[in-house]
Amino acid sequence: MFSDHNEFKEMFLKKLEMMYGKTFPESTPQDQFFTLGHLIREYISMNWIHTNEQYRFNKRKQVYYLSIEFLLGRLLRQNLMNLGIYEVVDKGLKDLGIDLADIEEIEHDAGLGNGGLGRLAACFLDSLASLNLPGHGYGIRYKHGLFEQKIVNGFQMELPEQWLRHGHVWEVRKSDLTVEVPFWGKVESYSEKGVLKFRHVDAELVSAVPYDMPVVGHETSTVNTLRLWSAEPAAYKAGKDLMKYKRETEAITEFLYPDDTHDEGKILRLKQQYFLVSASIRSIIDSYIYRYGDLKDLHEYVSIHINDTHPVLAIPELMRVLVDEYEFDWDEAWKVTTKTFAYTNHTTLSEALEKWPVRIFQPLLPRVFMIVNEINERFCKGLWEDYPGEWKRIEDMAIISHGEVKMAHLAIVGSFSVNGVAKIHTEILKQREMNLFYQYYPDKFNSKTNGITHRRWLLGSNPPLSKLITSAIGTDWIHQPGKLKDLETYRDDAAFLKNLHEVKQVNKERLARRIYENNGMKIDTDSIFDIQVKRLHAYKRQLLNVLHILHLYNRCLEDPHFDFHPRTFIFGAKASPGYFYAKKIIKLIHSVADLVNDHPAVKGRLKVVFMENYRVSLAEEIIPAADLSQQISTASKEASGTGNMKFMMNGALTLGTLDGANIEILEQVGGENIFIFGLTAEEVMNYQKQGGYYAMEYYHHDPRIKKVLNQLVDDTLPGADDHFETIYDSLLGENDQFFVLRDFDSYAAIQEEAGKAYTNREEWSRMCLHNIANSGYFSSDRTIEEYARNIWKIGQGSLMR
Ligand code: 26W
Repeated sequence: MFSDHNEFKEMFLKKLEMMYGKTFPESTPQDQFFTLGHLIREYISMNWIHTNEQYRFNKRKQVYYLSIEFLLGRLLRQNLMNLGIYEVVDKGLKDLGIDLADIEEIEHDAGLGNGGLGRLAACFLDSLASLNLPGHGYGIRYKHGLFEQKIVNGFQMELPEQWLRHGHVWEVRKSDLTVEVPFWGKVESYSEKGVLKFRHVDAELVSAVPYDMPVVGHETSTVNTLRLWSAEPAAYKAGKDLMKYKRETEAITEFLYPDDTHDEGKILRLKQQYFLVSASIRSIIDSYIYRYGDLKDLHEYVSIHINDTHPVLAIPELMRVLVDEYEFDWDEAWKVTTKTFAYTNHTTLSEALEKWPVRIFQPLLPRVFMIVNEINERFCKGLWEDYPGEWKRIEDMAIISHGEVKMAHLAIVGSFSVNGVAKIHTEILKQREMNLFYQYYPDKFNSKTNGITHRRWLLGSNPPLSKLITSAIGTDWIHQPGKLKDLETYRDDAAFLKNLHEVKQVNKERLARRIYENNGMKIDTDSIFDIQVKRLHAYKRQLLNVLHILHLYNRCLEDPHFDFHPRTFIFGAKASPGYFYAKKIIKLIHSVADLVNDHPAVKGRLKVVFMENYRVSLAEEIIPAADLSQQISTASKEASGTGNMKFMMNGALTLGTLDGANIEILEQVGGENIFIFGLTAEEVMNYQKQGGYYAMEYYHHDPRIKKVLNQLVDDTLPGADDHFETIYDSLLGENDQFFVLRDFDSYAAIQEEAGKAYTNREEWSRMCLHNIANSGYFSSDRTIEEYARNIWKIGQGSLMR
């Protein structure tokens, strides 16, 4: 389309005039961003059409990744880089006096996710396209993404997020592909050629309008599709209040549910889930029929992946379509269905396991409920034959029991593959949470350790480090992240290690500028940047971090000679709006910050920063600047974590528990290059099973703990009032469910060790180098290759580089 920066410039100016009827000098940065976005989308469109044609005419198996969340972040930089035109565009804009970095800042994050699960889906899309694999996403086009966080007086406030206010350049509305999704109504039976059949009548129809986004692979012509559905009113049904119908319809895709652990149990959530799967299954089947005609081989050409249980109704929905619309008999339909679906579990927290009361489910989705019921009856009958007389086991495994539909059970029974997201997580699923199912279907279970796209999280977000790496080992690592291992040859190269340190300093300075802009605080860039950014949750134990900071402050006051390397503790975290306890912890972080920052006894050696509104684009600035990456969840609770991988890849050292993928990071780097502390998952689970942990003992026997806990409820903390009594009570009155006090001592010890290690800068840089060199395993390219090979069985015969 354009081959050099001059041609680009010309096209850019012409496009701007055509789009806005303005000359360049009259244009705003906003106009310039949208002009560039449209130009790039046109640039993409030829390959997009071509990829789709190829998929239509070549009989390659397609994968559809169904997810209620896609946490994409910004897309301009990623698209420019993947297209290989970042430099040309940068140069062309520079000639016009525009800084591309400023234009990038205009783009709103597409924040259509809560955290790990949604961001994983986005990384997977990038890897699928970059590996030339035919994999597409289906999700929901929420009008408002995850809320915008404002901190007022140390408290979190939530504002509706507005990513669509000025329109979204990367999407194409495809109203001709609108489909209708039925809710409510009733099921009628009738007889056709002597066969008993069912139809859903008197339903309220909602239109699902697709918006397609191109997913551009890195330096390849593959452009896959992310299709997001938006709910709009369908034909008006007489007798119903039109305004009410319109409001109820649009509400379906108005907001993303802001909770990433609690099963909400709200009818609107169930509507969202069925809306997503019904529209997606229709779209998948329509495109299949166009290519192949006969659905009996569907599983040979299509895999549908279910990202956690939220889209699990796709299983009964496909059954419904096959049986009611394509005249399959039940067994035939079940065979095809269970060979089509694969399911990933992302958490073992029991409060996150979705269960829908029959009284909500049945009236909303009457025909789908009948099918779930039938699946359950047949499944239980099979169990009865295999485990005669074992009532308890059958009750525990049933899909419907005690008036509730167990979504995870439906997912396991209806899929050919069930996977966890890190080794330890899969083991816990097999041995504990899903043990009965593992005994019954041992071959379905497998593990796929998560990954992150190194293109966004290293190449895109950390240009100084990427350049340094390339100067040392060439560009192979960009296509084969495993090649980062070649960096090991520099482990004793003092000049290289010094450069690595300098790169980190550059990134720290950039973040310090941002902190100054946002928080008005001056940060010492020679201090250790000790960072914990992630959703706020009791199991992630931001509390352990903040109690330890309070303890360091106490030491400064008690001992004027207490010598330690200066630290800047940086937090970023959103709490679910209804999660009272998590919000108290945000307030606590702010109170401790008010106490510590600028206290004369601390002499600027401790700083606490809370960065508001943590999101993908902020993470891209924070992570490259980290020295220490805090991954301190209660062992057994964090399924994998993916932030841990991003930090490692950017040359931060992990300080963490033996939980989730931290364990695999340890395996990659070896014990000398990571700071591990705390209870193991087994120890935690033993306490939970057998008891024997008494938080009060730690309070009484460890004066450090006693002191910081008392400070929560005396008048030490500015603005505390009685806010922190809940926290005090959870630790002592409720016996500290997350073992914060139990792990305090080993945490303090490892923090001290890390602080000392930092004073030997060359050795520290060597450890960082070792981490970067071994981070290739955590590229989502490796993860996706495993899914492709072992689960979806795609890739053979694809246009692999
Ligand atoms: C029903 C409400 C709800 C919503 C979302 C329950 C549970 C979820 C997700 C499963 C929570 C989630 O994001 N889990 C995270 O998934 C990441 C990607 O696999 C893992 O790295 C994290 O450890 C896990 O907490």
